[in-house]
Amino acid sequence: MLSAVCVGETMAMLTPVHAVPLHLATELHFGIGGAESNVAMGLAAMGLDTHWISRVGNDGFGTRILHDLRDHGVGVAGVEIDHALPTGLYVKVPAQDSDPDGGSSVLYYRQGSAASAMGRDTLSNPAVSTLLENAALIHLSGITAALSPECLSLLEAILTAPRNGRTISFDVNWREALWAGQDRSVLQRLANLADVVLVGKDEAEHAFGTTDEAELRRLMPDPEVLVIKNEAISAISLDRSGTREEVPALSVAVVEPVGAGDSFAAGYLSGMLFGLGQKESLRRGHVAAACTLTVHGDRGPLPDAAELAAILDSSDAAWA
Ligand code: KDG
Repeated sequence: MLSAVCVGETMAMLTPVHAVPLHLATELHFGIGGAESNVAMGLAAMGLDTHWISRVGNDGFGTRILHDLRDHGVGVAGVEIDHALPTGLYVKVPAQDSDPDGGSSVLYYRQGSAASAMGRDTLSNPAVSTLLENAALIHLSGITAALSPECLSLLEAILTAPRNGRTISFDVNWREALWAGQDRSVLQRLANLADVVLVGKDEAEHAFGTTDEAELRRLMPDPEVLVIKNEAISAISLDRSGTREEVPALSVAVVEPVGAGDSFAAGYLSGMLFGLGQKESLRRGHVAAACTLTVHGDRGPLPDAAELAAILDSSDAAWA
């Protein structure tokens, strides 16, 4: 079976149970969140042999993360337990009814986390190197690049190692709070080392200073495919031979957007791994994203491969 490996940090996530400002909250829901592990769980749901490479602290948060990933069918043999540093944590404060223009906000407590100490040395762990060598797809994201110089060097080492037939996808995943005072031009460099790059138009403005399709392709000429997500409107793929495909997004009642980009990535990348064309893969991305847009939390109940195929077959006319 084809195997996919996602690399990145997952944190414990706390969020007020009731839609109140954080300082008025009396109960916090405890979950987990991490862009790359969200993608891993999505790929596993779609029937791929999927693994997650990371580092967590020797604490209850780390244990919970490992349990949740295993429960979702993701292999964790490539996760190291750090006995000195803690698991990262973030607090997600949902948008307030009283402030309809304000989106949800995020507070990170991840500086000095176990995962932020990953680096090139992580690759000398035999479990990690074996997973990477055997992977058909390695999925990375720009979040990791912002965590620490060591994490950046880990991404560089993976992206510059001989490919031997593997595909590397890179989701830009712009996170404003992580890039303050840092050199964001590394994102363009990393993207140009990947085979498939995913970026939202809103993210592209921050990361690359433009949302223009042609300009983005000019800035990122090297990836085989550049996928540009135009929020609720469509997703566009531009391949190196100059072929452009655009597929409209599904129109859904959005409950919360967090994690929808990760579900899109899982849907799109699963299509690619199953050998489907760009249009079909983009459609799979939209269906998976819709499952997450319509629920609270980072992941909707994603359809398995058969359900996804059935939805896409039955709605063929709607996509035409
Ligand atoms: O894409 C969802 C992620 O933003 C969330 O799970 C937390 O990984 C996270 C991050 O760094 O923001």
